[in-house]
Amino acid sequence: MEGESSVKLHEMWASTYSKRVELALKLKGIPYEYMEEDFTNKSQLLLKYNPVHKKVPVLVHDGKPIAESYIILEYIDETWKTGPKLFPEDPYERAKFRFWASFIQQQLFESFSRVVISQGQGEALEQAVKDVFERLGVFEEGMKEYLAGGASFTNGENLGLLDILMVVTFSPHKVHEEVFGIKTMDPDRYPLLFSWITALNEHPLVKQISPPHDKLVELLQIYKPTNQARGSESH
Ligand SMILES: N[C@@H](CCC(=O)N[C@@H](CS)C(=O)NCC(=O)O)C(=O)O
Repeated sequence: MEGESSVKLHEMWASTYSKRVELALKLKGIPYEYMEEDFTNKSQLLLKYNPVHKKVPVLVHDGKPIAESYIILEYIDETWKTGPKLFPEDPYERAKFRFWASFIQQQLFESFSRVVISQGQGEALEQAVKDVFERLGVFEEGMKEYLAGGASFTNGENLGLLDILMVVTFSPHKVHEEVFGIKTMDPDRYPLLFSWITALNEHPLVKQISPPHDKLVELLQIYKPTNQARGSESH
């Protein structure tokens, strides 16, 4: 089935949600057609395929559209049985895995997004930065325990969903430091997370999907805090 199916991905080069899907497709070795979207002039196809949210990513498999990145990731894992599994097979392992996937999405990604959109607005920025660092501490401890329990990822070969979420959230941590003055992947505070992301950033497929540093810095200038010092002071 894989050989003949048509797979198209509507995305945007800097979209972290799109990068989740792009990395999953590459990890599974699924060929796909890249459909770049311009948010100022969305294609008729995107509006037709995702009339509810009108957002990327949208995966179109043999003409059938699927929207929402997490749902697409599940669809990919269930549809293509070849290549590494993104989710563990065992129901209990899967449940624990989903717990941390949800933590990355709902706690880490959410608080980091608040740093970005607060645009240096005093209290909102300070609270968001505080939340990011607190939650990174919780995540560091959680991962120590999770890995001690025998879970394996971060080995640079069989990347799974947690790696994907980690990549899209933190692989541009040097860009975040440059633009927002917030050092998320601090080796002294979060040694496990730092070594994990450093290993992930060396993975050839991660390199392929990562937006160029300078281009991303330029794009994010619109979100740059007016008082950048605040972000750096707070950690
Ligand atoms: N919950 C969605 C979020 C998707 C999303 O926010 N996509 C952004 C790009 S990262 C988008 O399409 N923005 C265009 C717009 O809002 O007009 C998912 O997981 O796929």
